Parts: sequence; C-alpha cells; structure tokens
Amino acid sequence: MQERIYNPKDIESKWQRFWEEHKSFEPHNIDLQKKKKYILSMFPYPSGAIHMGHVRNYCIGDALARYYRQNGFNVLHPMGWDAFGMPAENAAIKHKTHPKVWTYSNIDAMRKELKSLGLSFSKEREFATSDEVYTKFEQAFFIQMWEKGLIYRKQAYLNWCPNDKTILANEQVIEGKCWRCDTPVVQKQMSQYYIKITAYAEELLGCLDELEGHWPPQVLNMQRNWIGKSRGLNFAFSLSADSVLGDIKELEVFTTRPDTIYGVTYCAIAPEHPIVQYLVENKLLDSHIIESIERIKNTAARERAQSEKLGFDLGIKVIHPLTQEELPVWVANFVLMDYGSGAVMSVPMHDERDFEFAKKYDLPLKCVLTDKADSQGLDSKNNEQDTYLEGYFEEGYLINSGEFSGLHSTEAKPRIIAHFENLGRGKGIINYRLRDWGVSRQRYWGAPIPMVHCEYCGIVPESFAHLPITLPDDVNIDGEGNPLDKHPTWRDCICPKCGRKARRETDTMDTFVQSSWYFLRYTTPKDMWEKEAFDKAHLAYWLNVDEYIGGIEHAILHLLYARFFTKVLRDLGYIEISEPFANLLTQGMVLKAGAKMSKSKGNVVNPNDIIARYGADTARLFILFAAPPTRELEWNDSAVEGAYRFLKRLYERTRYIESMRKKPTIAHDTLTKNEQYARQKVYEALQKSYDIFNKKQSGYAFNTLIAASMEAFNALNEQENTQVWSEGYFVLLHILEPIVPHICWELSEQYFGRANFEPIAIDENALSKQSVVYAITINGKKRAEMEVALDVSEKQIIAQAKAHVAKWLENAHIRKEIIVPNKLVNFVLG
Ligand code: ANZ
Ligand code: ZN
Repeated sequence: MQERIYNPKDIESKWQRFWEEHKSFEPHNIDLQKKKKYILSMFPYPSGAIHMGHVRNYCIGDALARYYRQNGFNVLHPMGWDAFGMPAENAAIKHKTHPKVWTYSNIDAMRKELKSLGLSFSKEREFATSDEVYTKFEQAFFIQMWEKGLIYRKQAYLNWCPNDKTILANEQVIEGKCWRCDTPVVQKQMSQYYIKITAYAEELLGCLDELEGHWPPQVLNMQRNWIGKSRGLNFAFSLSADSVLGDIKELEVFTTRPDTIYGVTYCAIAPEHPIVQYLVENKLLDSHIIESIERIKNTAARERAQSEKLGFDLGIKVIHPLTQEELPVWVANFVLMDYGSGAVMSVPMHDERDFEFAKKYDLPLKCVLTDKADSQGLDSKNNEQDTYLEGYFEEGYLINSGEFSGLHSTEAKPRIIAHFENLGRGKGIINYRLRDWGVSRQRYWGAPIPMVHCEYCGIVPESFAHLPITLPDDVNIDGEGNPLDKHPTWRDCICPKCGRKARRETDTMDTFVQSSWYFLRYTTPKDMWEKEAFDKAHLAYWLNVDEYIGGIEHAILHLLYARFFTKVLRDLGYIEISEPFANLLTQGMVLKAGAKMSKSKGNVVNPNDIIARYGADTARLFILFAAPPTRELEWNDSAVEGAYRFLKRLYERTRYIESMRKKPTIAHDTLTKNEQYARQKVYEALQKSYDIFNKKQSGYAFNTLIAASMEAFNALNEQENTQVWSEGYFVLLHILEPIVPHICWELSEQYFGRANFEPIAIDENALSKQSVVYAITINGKKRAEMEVALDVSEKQIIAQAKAHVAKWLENAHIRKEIIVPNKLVNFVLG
C-alpha cells in the first residue's frame, strides 16, 4: 500500500484557493424562509500583524459559522477593520509614513494572515472604518444626533503639552509628562463635543435584564456598575454667618447614605468647586494652598483617584441641618467636580475614603451605625470621638441619630429623605455614574466632525449633500499641534446656512464611534454602501447578531456604546431592534508561562510561525482544544505537537476506509463488541457536537468535543470492519470540519467524493448504552460507585447517591452538591 504523508501546506493552500474561487462563504440573499445566523467576532485594529488573541477569537467564531452552514443556515460571518486611531499617527511621527498608507498596507498584510488560517469570512462585506463611504454615514448620524439635541458642546479639561502645543491622549501622558518632550502636562479647558448617552442611561440599564442568561454575568455587572444608578439625597448646608462668601450662602451635597447624616463631621469639596474659586480669587487662602490646589487641578481625574488623599482646611464653616453643629469645609483631591454637586458630606466612621482622609488630618469621627439590632441602648455610650481604629463601612442599625436611632439603614434612608423633603431642605434623587461621551479628538487620523464655524451663524452642521467631509492627504504629521489646524486650506469652507466664508471643525471623532455601528453596516451588501447606510430589509433579516465573540477588555465601553448607538439609530428610524447582540461570548486570555502573551512581556508566539511549521489546522485544533473558550488558555508547545500528531494520524491511518459515496447500512446488533463500541463512541461524539453547538451544554466546550472525537477515532482504530471505519470516518469529518476545515475537506474529497457537510442523523441503536457508572465522592474522596439509568434527572441522581453513602452523611451538613454528568457526584461537607 502506498504510504500517505500529511502535508498541511499543500492541502491548506489548495482549499483556501478553492473557497475563494467558489465564494464559499458569502451569505445568500435574504430569504425569509431560510433560517439565518449572524456570527460576529470583534473586528481588529489593523496594527499590522495578528496575535494569538485574534487567532483564538476568530477560531471560535469560525467554528460556529461553519457549524451553522453545515446545518443549513444562511450565515453572515463578516470581517472588517477598526482602522482609525492613534497608532497610525504615532507611526507617521516616528517613521515618516502617512497614516493612510500605513493603515491600508497593514490591512493587506493582516488579511493575508487571516486567509492562511482558513477562516470562513465573507469577502464581499469587508470594509475599513476609514473608508470614505463609511465616514459619510457616520457624519450623517452625527448631524442627525446634533439636530436631535443628542450632541452638544461643553467645556472640558484636556491634557495639554505647552511645548508641543498639542492635546495629549491619556496614554501619551507618562508620569504627568508629555511622551515626546517630557514637558509637564497641564489641564487645559477647551470646548468639546459630547454625545448625550446619559439620556439613555435608564434604558441601557433596564435592557440588561433581558440579556440575563445570554451574556456573561460579569459583563452585565460591569455594565450596571458603569451606568451606576444610585438613589440618594440632595440637600444644602447653610454656610455659617461669618463664612458667607459673596452670593454663595449654601453648600449643596449629594449622598447615597442619608442614614449616616448624624455622623457627618466635616464637608469636602472639589478643587474646581465655586467656593474654592471664590476663595482663590479673593485671596482668602495662603499662597502655598493655592499652589497645591492648582497642582491637583493639573492632574487628570484618573490620576487623582490613584494618588494619596490630599486636602486643606478652607477655614469656613457650614451648619449641620439637623444638629445645628458647625462643621469645617475642606478641599480634597478625591472629590470630583462632575459628580453630584462636587461636594460631599463626610462621614469618616462609615465611609472608607473619608476615614482615610480624617485619619491623615486628625479630623473627628462619629459612630452612628452598629451591626447590633438592639442599638437604642448603645446611644452615645459608644460614641467617643477620635478613638476608633477602624471604621464600620456596612449598613447597619442607627445610633446617635436622634429620632432615627434604632432603625436599620434600609428603613432609615427613605425616612430621612422624606424628613428633608418635608422640611423643604432637600430632595430624594437618582444619580448615574455614567457621564456623557466626549467624542472630540484633536487628531488627524479620524472621521472629521462635520461641523462648520460661521462668524454669523455660530456652529452649523454641514449639509448632507457635502458628505463625506474627507481628510486631506497632504498633511505634515510631526506631533506638534493638530495637523488639520495647520493645513493651509483645508479649514476654509462656505457656511451651509448663510453662504459666507466659514471654517471647518478640525476635531475628529473618537474611534469608538466607528465600532458602535459597524455590525449594522455588515448586514447590507456592498453594492448598496454608496447610497445608504443600511438597507432596511437586510437589516431586518440579519439582526440581531446571534453570537458576538470578543475580549473581556471590551466589556464596558465598546459594548455600551454599541448598545447606545443601536437605540439611537432605532429612534432615528433606521432599525427596529433595541439590543444588538443576542448572545455574547467573552473569550479568555492567551497566556504563556502564566502571564498574558504580549509584546511588552516578550513571551509572544507568532501565529505565522505555528502555521508555517504545523499548518493552520494544527493551530486551530490546539487553540480550541487547550481550554474552553471563556477560560484562560496557557500556551503549551507539546500540546501543539500533540494536536499535529492527531491530525497526522487522522490523515494517514485511512487504510480501512472504503471509498464510498453512500452511507453504508449497518445492523448494529450483529457487530462485535469492539465494532459496537467504536460506533457508540462516534455517535456519542456527534451527539456531543449537537449538544455543544445548540447550547444544551453551556460555554461552547469545544475541548470536550475534540476529546470525544479523538476517543472515537481511537476506538475506530481498535477494530477492522471497513464499513464501521468508513461510516465513523465520515461522521468524524463532519464533526471536525468547523474546527479543522482544510483536512476535513481534503479527506472528504479523497474518500467520499467531497461531502456536502450536511447534518447527519444519529443512529440511536449505536447509543444503546442503558446506564452509566457514577463515582460518589465526599470532600473529593471516593466512597462508593453506583449504576444510574440514562435519562434520570440530576435530582434523582443526587438522591440515589445520598442513599448510597448515607452512613458518611449522618449528622453532617452538606454544603455543596456537585454533579459531573455521567461521571461523578461529589458532596462537600462543612
Ligand atoms: C456620605 C456617605 C457616607 C457616602 C457613607 C458614602 C458612604 P455613588 O454610590 O458612587 O453614587 N460623593 C458624592 N459626590 C461626590 C463627588 N463629587 N466626588 C466624590 N465623591 C462623591 O457615590 C455616592 C457617594 O459618593 C456619596 O455618598 C458621597 O459620599 C460621595 F458611609 O455621602 B456619600
Ligand atoms: Zn453662516
């Protein structure tokens, strides 16, 4: 017999060519009779090379797309490029290339790399977000949102390098200094465009409930926390008579803990607060304090949060609204001007930050909460100021709180809010941590904000007929100033309202804007892209995205902005749906030697090297075999070898396959034990494939599917019935095609006249196993075995197991019951 040699290089390039020539992965025309799946992996930034994180992301998506194609779905599985952004400009500064040239040549390089992985992307829906036909509609949305009042301008503090005369992004500020010239960065106030995402805060929060069970719980949590809805009390302290500052007679605060009102011992306000401003302007503070305040103002908010608590007594007093006590007012670096009212009532005994601050500056502590329910008797006894070594930061029962003592926090909060409302001194309110979305960027490589500054008409949107406003190619990018600002003629334009000479806006949009609607654009065929943003019928057919796959690093901003855009575009009449992503899978990180694989750690394995050495199928098999998709994946060279050896065996050990075009008819009962066992393993693997892809088992555990396929292949090797061999092989090629497509297409062509990869019916006879044996363990220690009939519920299995090990469970408390299907029941005692 002729020796067979597995040569992945030839096989893979052959099939990649075939798929391309036959346009094998283009979605079919919309056909309402046909089931559809929209499978989407998050698109990459075209940095120039793919990394293992990409490979993992796209292999997961590709397995889903191929599976659904096998099962008769019309599948949309697109790919594109998140192409605007800073690295292109940094490359331009460093290497004197043009951002556009750099970006598009990176895209070409990465497209080749993705092709070499055999990913089944649609070619005809591919685009880059820097393509002018994409910018055109983004600018149209911007204008429509402006006209709806969803975009406005507001002063904001930005990082400014006084030497380069340029705005710096946060990542360009290194230890408070400019990344290029080391000059200390200052905060400069400038007018910026903001998108009013807060107008949708309540809906963005509410809709998360519908995603429960379809999105990872930690992502839902992160979204909820980011929106940060809190109920609280807004009220004002009066300034004491000798502290009144001109027109300023009150200090307004926001608290989520009105139950701690009797524990307030001072107030703290933001460095940007009008009271501080007044004191500085009227020279009522020492010069060293003023200097320190200026220094705080010149650090970005995120940096302040990380630095040590810092503050100064402002020398003024406020009156406690319930006790009439006089309390000092401090300026503090951790109080933010753009949250609540920029001022807090400080309760050091019950708030961690206030506690830290009070300890540092020797401010008094007052205990007003306890975990003991019979708190009334504890009043005042327990309230010796200054002596507390620890705070009490939970909710609890009120003490030292006048008429409210004895209540629990949950009861006290609404009562105290009502009390303030009755006195006309405050109001219960809802606050969101979510801020409006600043989208102005003072950079070149982005989508120009389509606005015009007219001396007579103010800020006016461009007319739709003029879109897209494109970037000039002839720019000088050297890191100083804004290249669009410096261009000799680009800014000159005509006011769309009055026809006079005007100047273009030179800000470009945050790149998160592009990734907020790209998944909608893919639904529409390319030949319609020039004329409209989306085609309604196509949108309606393809949405929602059925499976969205990407990194956990996008759990907050990208997903929030994409959800928000979907709602805005719904309200602008483009789409019907409110939530874009029906299911979300966040893949785990790829690690090597315990650390995230990354350039900075120097532990990167280049996917191209693996493909060159072993082939794409090995890379794909390893990636999906090494860990379930949502878990971290530890790189392992010998496991890569192992994956390769499996494929080699699969390819080379085909001696018993009968070349056939039809499924053989096999009478299962007449087979030998080994033959029956082989068939059982094959159909178990097939069953597993259906269960995993159809989510009867959660988390797309492809690793267990691959393990089951390997087991089946071994069982086939243990017998010599050529019919069983051929049938089993045929089934395995179907199961493995979504994972290792090239080798499966090749073998199927060699032996089965190219399979169509259609669903295969399960031979129930082959799964004739009537029962399974379970091990029963207690605290991990094996105590017994039991036989359990198939189709028995988990509840029954647990009950049966308990009966088996009853003597070990006597008088014990079962803390946890763990069941590993078909294998094991474990009881954790304690
Ligand atoms: C008194 C208090 C006592 C507070 C206590 C908390 C615990 P969330 O929950 O995030 O909405 N706060 C209010 N405005 C602030 C600002 N501009 N900068 C910094 N902190 C501010 O946070 C609300 C709480 O954060 C408020 O409730 C206030 O402190 C503080 F045991 O008031 B609290
Ligand atoms: Zn005008």
